Amino acid sequence: DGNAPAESDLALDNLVQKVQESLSLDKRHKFWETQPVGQFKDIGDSSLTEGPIELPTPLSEVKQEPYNLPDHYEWVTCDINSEKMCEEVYNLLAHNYVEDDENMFRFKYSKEFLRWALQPPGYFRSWHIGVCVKSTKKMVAFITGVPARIRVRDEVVHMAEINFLCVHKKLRTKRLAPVMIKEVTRRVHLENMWQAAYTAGVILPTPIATCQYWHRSLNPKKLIDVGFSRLGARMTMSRTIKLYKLPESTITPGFRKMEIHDVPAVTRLIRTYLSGFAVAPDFDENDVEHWLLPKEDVIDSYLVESPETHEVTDFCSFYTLPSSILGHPSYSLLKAAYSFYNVSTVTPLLQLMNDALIVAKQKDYDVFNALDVMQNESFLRELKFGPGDGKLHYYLYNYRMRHALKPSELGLVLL
Ligand code: MYA
Repeated sequence: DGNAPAESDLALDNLVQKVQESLSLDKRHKFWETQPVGQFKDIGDSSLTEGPIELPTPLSEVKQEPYNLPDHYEWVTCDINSEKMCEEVYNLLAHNYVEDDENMFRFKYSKEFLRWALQPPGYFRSWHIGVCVKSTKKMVAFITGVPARIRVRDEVVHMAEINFLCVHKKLRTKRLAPVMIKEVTRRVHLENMWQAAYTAGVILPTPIATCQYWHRSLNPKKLIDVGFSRLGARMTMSRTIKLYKLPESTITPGFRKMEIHDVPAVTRLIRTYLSGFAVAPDFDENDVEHWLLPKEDVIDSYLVESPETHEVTDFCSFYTLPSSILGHPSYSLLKAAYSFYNVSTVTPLLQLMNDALIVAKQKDYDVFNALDVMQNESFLRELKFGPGDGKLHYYLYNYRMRHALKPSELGLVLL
């Protein structure tokens, strides 16, 4: 029937229109509508091509002065190496950064983690931006960028990765966030970069992918006590503890911590692996040394060195991001490991990740988290991860994607 496709196209068009109407009626984005990002009204418009939305402007035309802030506030460029400044940022985030929907947990990035996250090769201090009260110098808002080469399909694009946008709880909904975003954009432009990548738990125009967190209990008793998870139906505490029990030591022969001399081999392994995804970082040896070489309580990386050939065949990594447990009588900190980049060529990914769980358990983490990106779906259920409730949306600034990607097409993990 030659008419059938046309009819279903019509039905789809109708649906798209309905979705757009409902979005534009009760969800106007006064700020985001003015920005070079994929707009909701353009979803499904096949005349729009993939790539930059706006062309770069000459650097001389980039605004030279910072955007205006409300009275009594001023911009500060942070020196994250200064103990005092780092402490200030740490405290702002520890009290005001991301919480879960029920306000039971709040991310608690450590100072060492922040120093690592903000100082990759070629970082710009001018992209570490605070807003302070003029009189007291108390920091009330923050946003950061770090440079990254991100490959989108065949194109390697020099981008900023934007993270740690935070406005003090007492200054919320006063439209300070758009000013922070415009100021970081200006400073990125001054370095002649015109694209950015970021993730958020909220829906904005327009995600390039929507991912889900999965959680693997390592310390189920504590997770249940603090309300992170619940006893399953027809489960007792002792059956639950047994369900999540892991071996005392790792299983794969040749599984060991990554060392500095492994950087070239790991770079080769990871570059080959990431070339298979639509969007992924373009890591060189310097990036691998920075992002993947183990740093205590920040980043853990393990690899499999073949006992026969001494070849590095497999790799796994996770970063450390604890959360404050809000208002609990006996526990105040949830120790969480987050899956970062994993590559398997010889050891099955399932077995590799099981070893990652075993080391995380040895190191006393309460939970191991992973997104459904890359090939993670292939091990999540089997290794007893359970789906989380929040979603994580991925975005590009000034780069249009024709279609949303599946999580499995994403080779990018942001902190
Ligand atoms: S994601 C983590 C974000 N942080 C938190 O969730 C911590 C707790 N929350 C807060 O601190 C505040 O609620 C924040 C908003 C600061 C989030 N990303 O000032 P407002 C839009 C982008 O009145 P507040 C991360 O760090 C919102 O839709 N936009 O609101 C990545 C509205 O615009 P519109 C967001 O609640 C950040 C406007 O802000 C976000 O007081 C990537 C309202 O402003 C969000 N997470 O403050 C940033 N949340 O009316 C973009 C709200 O249009 C980078 N909004 O809907 C873009 C690339 C820049 C570089 C480009 C280089 C070329």
